Amino acid sequence: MIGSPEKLLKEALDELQRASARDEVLQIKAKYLGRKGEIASLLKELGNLTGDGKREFGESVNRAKARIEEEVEGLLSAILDKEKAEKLEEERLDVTLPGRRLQLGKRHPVTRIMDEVEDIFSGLGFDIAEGPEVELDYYNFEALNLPKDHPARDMQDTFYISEEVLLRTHTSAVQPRVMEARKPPLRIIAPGTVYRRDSDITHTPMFHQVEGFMVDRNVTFSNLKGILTLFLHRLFGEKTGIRFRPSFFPFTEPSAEVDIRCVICSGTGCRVCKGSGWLEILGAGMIHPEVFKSVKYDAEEFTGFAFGLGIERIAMLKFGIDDLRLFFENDIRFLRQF
Ligand code: FA5
Repeated sequence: MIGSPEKLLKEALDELQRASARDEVLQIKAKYLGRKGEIASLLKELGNLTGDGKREFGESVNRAKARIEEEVEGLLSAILDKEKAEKLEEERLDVTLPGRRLQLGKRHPVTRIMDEVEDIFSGLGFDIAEGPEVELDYYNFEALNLPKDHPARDMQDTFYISEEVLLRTHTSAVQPRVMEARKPPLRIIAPGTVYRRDSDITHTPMFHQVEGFMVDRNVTFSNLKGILTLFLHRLFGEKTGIRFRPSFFPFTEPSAEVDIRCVICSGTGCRVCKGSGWLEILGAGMIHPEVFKSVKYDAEEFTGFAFGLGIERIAMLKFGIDDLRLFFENDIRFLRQF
């Protein structure tokens, strides 16, 4: 029995009419037009025919095939158009919606204090200098009258890269670097990051200092007191309590530490000032003749003072923050307040 192309065409068109999804159409296409599909098996039957019958049968199979192809292509392209239209509708932009607000960044409180300190000292005629954070033991300690076996090295335990190279423990390391390169008179501040093996509510392993020093003929301790008092009054206001306390640093003689009235408790005593009512913010003193010797300055001709302040301590006092570690946690809720 020879199959009928007309009947096959009718069946195919019926199936296509019921199909709505692309997969269904493709399945029907494979069923009729595929290499092993219905049309292919009809064509195989050509071999059993001869003469006019063969020609007519061949023509009608080809007509059926062309018609199915046309229908399939038409359907597929209609489905594609529909999908495109649906996608466009789905992704429609409402250009009348209000835009998203851009979040404005703020300067970190440590940067703000750093800038403020730099502004005050620039106004007093100080230049800004910088030194490396990965520093030689020589500049961090030895040139500052802290030889290898000096017990005061314990106060600034640090992170060593090698026997001779370390993360600097204070910005005082910039002093001998600048003095080696320049001759007095000098009025310098050196802001920067420093590192120590420290961690509690008023100490972090990484923090910031600003070093300051002045070297000239006839620089005295009263110059040091005058400049620091003026600076602290500018920073904290004229009424802020300040006290100078005798202290010890191997690179200054005499030495002092400067405290400020604790602003967290107004001096009544709290966990930040450890009950004392005062918070230490800087170390200072007259530059030791041994330091001048290591940079080949004549200690008979020149004198100088130096000081080093802790920026986070100042930020704590200015903004009333009771835990120094908050500065480095990068909690956006904390930072937004400044
Ligand atoms: C020094 O670092 C000396 N180089 C300062 C100095 C310079 C003295 C020039 C004389 C002449 P000190 O270790 O005390 O000193 O530190 C100075 C300040 O840094 C302190 O007053 C304190 O405010 C701050 N500081 C010290 N350790 C930490 C720490 N771990 N975290 C945060 N701040 C600190």
